[in-house]
Amino acid sequence: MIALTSCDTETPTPMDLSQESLIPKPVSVVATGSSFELKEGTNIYISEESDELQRTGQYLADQLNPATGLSMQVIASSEAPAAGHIYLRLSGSDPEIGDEGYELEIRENGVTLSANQPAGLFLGIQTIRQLLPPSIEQNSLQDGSWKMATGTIRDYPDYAFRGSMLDVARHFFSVADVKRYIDLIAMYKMNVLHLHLADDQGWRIEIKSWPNLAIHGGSTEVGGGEGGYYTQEEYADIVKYAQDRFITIIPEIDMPGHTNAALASYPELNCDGKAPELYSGIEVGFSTLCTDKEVVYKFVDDVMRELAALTPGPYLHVGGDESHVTAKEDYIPFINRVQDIVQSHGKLMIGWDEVVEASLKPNSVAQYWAKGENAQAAVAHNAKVIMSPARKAYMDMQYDSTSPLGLHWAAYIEVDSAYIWDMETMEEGVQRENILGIEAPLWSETITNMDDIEYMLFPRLPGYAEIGWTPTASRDWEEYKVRLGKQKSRFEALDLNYYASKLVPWVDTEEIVIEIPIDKENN
Ligand code: TNX
Repeated sequence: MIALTSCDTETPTPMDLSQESLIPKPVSVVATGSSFELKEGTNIYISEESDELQRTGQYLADQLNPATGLSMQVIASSEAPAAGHIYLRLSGSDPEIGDEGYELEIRENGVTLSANQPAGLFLGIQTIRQLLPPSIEQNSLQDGSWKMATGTIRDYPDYAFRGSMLDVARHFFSVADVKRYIDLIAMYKMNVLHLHLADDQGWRIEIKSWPNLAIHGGSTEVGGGEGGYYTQEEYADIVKYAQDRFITIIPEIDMPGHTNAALASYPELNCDGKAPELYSGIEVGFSTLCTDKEVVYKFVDDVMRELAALTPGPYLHVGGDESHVTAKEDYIPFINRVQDIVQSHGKLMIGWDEVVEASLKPNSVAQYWAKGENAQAAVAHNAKVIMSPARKAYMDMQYDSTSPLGLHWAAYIEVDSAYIWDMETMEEGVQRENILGIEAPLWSETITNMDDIEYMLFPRLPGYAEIGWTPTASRDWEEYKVRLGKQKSRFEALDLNYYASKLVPWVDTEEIVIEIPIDKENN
């Protein structure tokens, strides 16, 4: 952003809202050519005194105060505030924008963000962040004038489900890492985080009724490191952190395959009654729970009950993928029974697309990753589909053959390829009304720390967020890549270890302030 400022501080700087590079691209933007500036004395007003609004207002203050050095306060007021403030207003919005839509009006004398629900305000706050100079993302005091272009943005998502998955089983990631992951997806208006909590290499959530799952099953990871697990208290803290950001956590316990960590922890889950060794390689498809044993269903019931109690969201994910050593005649009744168990705990079941072999209930969900015919079968069951096609949406795929991290069994996924597809035309017969939304998974066989996570997410993740938010007809790679290139300074302010793909025209957008001395005589 180039802002021309004059020494005359009374005159607002001309700025053009329609030139701002927002991701995801909003539904409508009308520019009015001037600017609003955050200044000493700017506060954040909220229209109601509820806890949720208070928290959301405080979230905005916490985003803006460190870099600006301002000390914006959150003040409840049913009346619009005087000039110079930001007003977060619940109600007063067009019902057509739904629960996640927002209307943002930026005037020279103030900002009003309106929404029908707190979630809409939270999402509108992400837009406010992107309208301010990139250095707003720094955690310490920055030089700069904190101006936003004036005008009106009216915006709402195309899809209600916009998510990402993090595999904490192959490599374990700390609570702090998961919170950063949540913050990064929230910035692009995603609203779901799926946590892959158990696989062959590790069990990552404390289950009080089966304690050895975490203690023994969580004690290693790919490569033989020490692994780890979340206590239920830590997990609840993650869920709350996500909830405060209007993000739903979907916990996954993968079964009947991908279960070596559980099998190693409790011999009775194995058909031969013997616990295997812990596993730290990256093969898939060699493990299975013993589906004939009643104790296995007791185990599933206990795990699902404890997980359901930790889950405010509607879904529990039961995996179901790549159960290559479970006979089909065992797999189908197993998934059917697990589906009933999930529902008995008041939740809906999600499974990877293979679960369509079972008798999926219409309110269960299939996550399409591999087989088009499975997505079509889900539609035939009247079940909804989450779109995660591996060849497009797997963030663990290498960008190209030179990428230092990642796998490439599904594809190399450069930034353009990640963006250029749409959910409605991906699979014949899987249409808009069958699709819940998008999820971009990050499997962690080759991913060991936050730097690695960031490298695989950025810059692909903003594109997945836009696929979920912005209607296909408004999306175009040539136009998008320019907006993406302008995220560079923001990525840097966030200290993101991003992949600087050659396909993206990266530009520095940190504010260039040109002071124009005003010659009083010539004025
Ligand atoms: C396939 S996707 C898997 C995972 C691996 C991933 C690696 C899916 C349902 N199963 O177990 O981690 O490939 O890309």
